[in-house]
Amino acid sequence: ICYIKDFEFLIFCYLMILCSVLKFHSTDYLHKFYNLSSAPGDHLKRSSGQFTKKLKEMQKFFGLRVTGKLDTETIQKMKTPRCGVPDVASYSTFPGRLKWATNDLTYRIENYTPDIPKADVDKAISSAFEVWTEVTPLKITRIYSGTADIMITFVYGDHGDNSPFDGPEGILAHAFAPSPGIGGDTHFDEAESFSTGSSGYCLFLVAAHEFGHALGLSHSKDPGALMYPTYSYVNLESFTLSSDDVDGIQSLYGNSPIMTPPKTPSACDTSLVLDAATTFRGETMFFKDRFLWRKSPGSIEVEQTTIKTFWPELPDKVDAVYESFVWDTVFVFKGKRVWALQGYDILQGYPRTIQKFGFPPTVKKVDAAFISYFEEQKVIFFSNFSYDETSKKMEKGYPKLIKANFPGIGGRVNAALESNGNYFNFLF
Ligand code: TQI
Ligand code: ZN
Ligand code: ZN
Repeated sequence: ICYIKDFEFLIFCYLMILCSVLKFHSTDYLHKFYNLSSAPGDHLKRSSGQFTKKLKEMQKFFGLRVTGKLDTETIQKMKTPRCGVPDVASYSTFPGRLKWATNDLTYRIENYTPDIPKADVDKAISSAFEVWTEVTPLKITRIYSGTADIMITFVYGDHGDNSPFDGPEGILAHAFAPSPGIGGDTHFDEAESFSTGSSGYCLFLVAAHEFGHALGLSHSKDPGALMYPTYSYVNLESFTLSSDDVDGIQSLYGNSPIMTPPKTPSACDTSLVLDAATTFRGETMFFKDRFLWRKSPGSIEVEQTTIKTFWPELPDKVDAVYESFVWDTVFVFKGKRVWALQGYDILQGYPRTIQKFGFPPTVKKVDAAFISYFEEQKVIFFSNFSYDETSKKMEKGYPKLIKANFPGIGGRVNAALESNGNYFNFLF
């Protein structure tokens, strides 16, 4: 009997140790990748609410059963080798992850606001839907009669859905989360003054935000996100959905079948394709999606952060970046727009179009850019154009084929960087 009791005790001890070890590792994991705050000595504490919350967050992220318990599936996931970039998302969905069961949706504009011309309302609404359909497999078509999934109205005060509007300011609009019937319906408070620009409230921005709700997104914690719950006007020319919004909507509907963007974050991925690279006041910076890596000259450490941390107004997934030593300015390109940065500031008058910057209208975007080391004050653009910094003009003889200047490089260039001390140009 004594022998059996000892044996039982041993098994008991073994199990206790196993549990502690697992708990230790999982706390560490959640601390690293999910911002779990832990005081020293917390490691062995059994069921702190924080721990359960973060565990649930992780289970949700990986699509595991959300139990809040350290089950085998979860432990397995934690043991899997992974990249060092945290997984915390700022977006959120409605409880129960409400979403539309089909990717084919309809909308109908039932009435108009007198604030702006009808055609502009149509345009604002269709552009606001496009923001979301561009990055998902969703197809949202307009109908002119009958009941659409998303019914759009401009109404005053009490309008029969138990959520009366409050007159000017305050609530601007609301939308119902995906579901049959009233689900998806979007109401605008007619007491507001809507506009197509910066005065009053920009109908396009408010609609784009509401349609985020109508498609299943709740509010985001990311101040740069469209789904962040405060209104801030952005120049429509430079409006882009933040990566957080994109991640949010794609977590519900998947990504666009046409444009499949590379998955973020992939800092540990050997097939990582950079968007852009530049020097920046002596440091070197690499850009990819919403991420930014900085390297100081003397150090081999590379610091990872996001573009929005430094420049909240900059878009993610930039095309090209270069540093102008003449102007002590860094130029950032995305699509047809260019931004000028001095330290943390974006210069007045930017973003401006690349045409204003000096490109012919035939150029739709720039792939990469760097300062030529051999011809000072010359910038080499891929999409390949050479441009004189002092006269701000395109040089004679350009555009040239990439091969003509850089034999050995075929096809497209994604990012370019020149390293002053070393006479190197890095092309990515
Ligand atoms: N209307 C709120 C909104 O859409 C309604 C609301 C409050 C809500 N809490 C919610 C909707 C939680 C879903 C989930 O956010 S609002 C903005 C922004 C509003 C606010 O009128 O306050 C915009 C409407 F983001 F600017 F604050 C549109 Cl863009
Ligand atoms: Zn309503
Ligand atoms: Zn909202």
